[in-house]
Amino acid sequence: MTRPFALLIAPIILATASLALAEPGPLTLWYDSPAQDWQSQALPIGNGRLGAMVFGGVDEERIQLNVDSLWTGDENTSGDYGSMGAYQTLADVSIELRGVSPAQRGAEEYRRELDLSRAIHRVCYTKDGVKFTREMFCSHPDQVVVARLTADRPKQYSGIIRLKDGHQAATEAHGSRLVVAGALSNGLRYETQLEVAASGGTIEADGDVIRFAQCDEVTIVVAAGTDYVMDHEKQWRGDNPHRQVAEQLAAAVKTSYGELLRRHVEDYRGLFDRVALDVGQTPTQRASLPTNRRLEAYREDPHDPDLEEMLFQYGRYLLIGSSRPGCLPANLQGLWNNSNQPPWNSDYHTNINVQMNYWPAEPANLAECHEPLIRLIDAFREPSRKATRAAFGEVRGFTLRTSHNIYGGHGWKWNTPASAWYCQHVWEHYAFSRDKQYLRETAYPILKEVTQFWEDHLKELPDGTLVAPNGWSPEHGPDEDGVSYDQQIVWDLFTNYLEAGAALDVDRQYRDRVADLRRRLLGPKIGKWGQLQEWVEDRDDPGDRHRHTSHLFAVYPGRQISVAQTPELARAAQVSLKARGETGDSRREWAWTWRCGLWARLQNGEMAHHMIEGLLTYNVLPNLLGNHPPLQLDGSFGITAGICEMLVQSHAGEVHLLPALPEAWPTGSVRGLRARGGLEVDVRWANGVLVGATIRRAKDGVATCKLRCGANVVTLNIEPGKVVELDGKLQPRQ
Ligand code: FUC
Repeated sequence: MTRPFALLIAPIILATASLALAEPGPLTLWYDSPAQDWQSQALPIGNGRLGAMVFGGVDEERIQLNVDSLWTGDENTSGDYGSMGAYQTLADVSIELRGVSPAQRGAEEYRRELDLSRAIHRVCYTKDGVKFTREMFCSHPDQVVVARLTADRPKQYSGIIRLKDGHQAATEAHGSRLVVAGALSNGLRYETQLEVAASGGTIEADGDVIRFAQCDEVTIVVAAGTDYVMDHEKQWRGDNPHRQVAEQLAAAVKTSYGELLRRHVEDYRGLFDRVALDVGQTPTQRASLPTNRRLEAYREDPHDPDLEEMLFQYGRYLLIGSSRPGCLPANLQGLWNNSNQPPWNSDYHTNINVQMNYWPAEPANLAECHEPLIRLIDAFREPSRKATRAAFGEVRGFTLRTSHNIYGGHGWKWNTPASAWYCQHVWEHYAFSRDKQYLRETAYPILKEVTQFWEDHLKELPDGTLVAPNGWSPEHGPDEDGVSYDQQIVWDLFTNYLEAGAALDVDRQYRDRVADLRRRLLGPKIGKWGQLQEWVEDRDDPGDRHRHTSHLFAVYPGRQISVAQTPELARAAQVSLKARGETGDSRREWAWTWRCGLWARLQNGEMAHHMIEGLLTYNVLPNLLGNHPPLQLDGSFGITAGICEMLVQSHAGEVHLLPALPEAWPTGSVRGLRARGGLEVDVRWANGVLVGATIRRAKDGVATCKLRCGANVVTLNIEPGKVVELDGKLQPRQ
């Protein structure tokens, strides 16, 4: 059976087929054989809510599908990690492809690729002289996964399409549609629908599969959803997903492939194209290698600036792919988890991991992608208040344990400053945009409430000093008062609260009270070997190689310690960071990337770059995802943020251009990074020296900004919405 919509797409088949074996662009990951392994070789696509790992086989394509809200668990009042629930996997789509003649075997020429500049996965191969092309993307505007199979000769496609549910729910086939509806152990209802269309040939349902024969081309559209809503009052459940899934599928099926593709690319590029990075040029011979071999070559000789640019943009690609407004935030494995018992439940870890996922959101110009995290923090307030009171007694506000799910349920050990750290994200979304309405309506109430938690929870020592009681420097015991990690994050919270209150000109008296609390907080201390102390007692071991750098929060992502404002403490932080070693006790992708940001903030470009090299050498998989193991996304996001910090910083009351430029990037440029104060910045440099910069002030941006490059400091006045062009000496160009 043929479907009318498929006929609409026929005119563009040949055009695509001729593009099939074109050279990959500079932001394209590519491979010369299909993926065998989901975590290291398959390639991720996503629209924030739906995601897939694509394998790109020749005789069989496999698409590992997921949807963001497919979680077991509940509000988990016990706080027991074992009952918190876990992120699940939705379904597998397999497309078994039979050749036109049974004698066909092998692909004479094969390539699969992921084009980061358009968010399109493509497989191209030639078999018995026929060129086959398979294109796949996950559309945000249309909320569907779309795959299209074409060939440069008619009637080449015959085979079977299966949809296998991740929880053994039965698949029903109706005509050209496959449908699975099921429910998880916590009652969460979900549904997946897949529609097949073809031009030429036939399609028919057979049992629980769809068979197609002698088709010129085949198009597959998949929609999926659950009945999750991010609303505690509705007990996190909404309507049966059936209707919305069916409507999304019907709307996509009515739309031509060309139009679906156009809308997808336009939407994606609206975000992705905001930032361009050029840190040098890789010799063509190296740049033309398949990505896995290029990584191997990097391990021998790391001179591959284009690969480092790709790593930077991959973090942006993954954030666009796993965190869009209205969706859930990116978890440990994002939408690309393959298991119903994933490591650490593929959860939200509050002691570094989920925060790192969001470090690039503001500086790498993807502020919209921050929204899911901020919305979930807001939605969690009520259940978290209850859990917090049960654990901490009569306190206002809320905090969280080390892990949480999507239903306000926490698990494992209390991470007392978790909500204060979350407040940094809530604040930064304002600090970068200066959107007062957001500050007033969303950010300020959360900042104030968490500030009140600490007002109630801090412990006063006999001399009036305030310490966070019974804290833990993750994941590094013992439990005791005044742990630097806690003290620094509470300082950060109070500072953010005070600046928010001042910006809105509200709660003057309470602000005075909070300013006094901040003044009395036990501050950072320098210990006997010149280190920044991790605990109140001066007992840090210079041989301690722990992977966490919790006591350096104040350097990055915090702002209590900076080279410009607290140089002695910055020196002590450097001593501690050096002592902790490259990645500490175990090589984890996120450990390289936190250290990259830390070294950048300490203005050591060589060490920051060394962390990029380490990550690419030891902790990325052939598909460039971070290797924990298994894959973990935080490092992919963290490295993007670290690179931003190497090029532009804005945490210390000034916009600092090229604060940590490494020798490996002598000449280059970056366009579109954001700086606090509602500013957007382009920077160009040559032979390690600034040659020009462009500063754009957003509508709500600051009127005056202090700009630094090296020892050169100027003060700029910028009209709203205006652009200022500067030369290498930071002087306006005429
Ligand atoms: C923290 C880290 C681990 C891992 C886990 C998900 O506990 O120490 O390395 O990343 O989160």
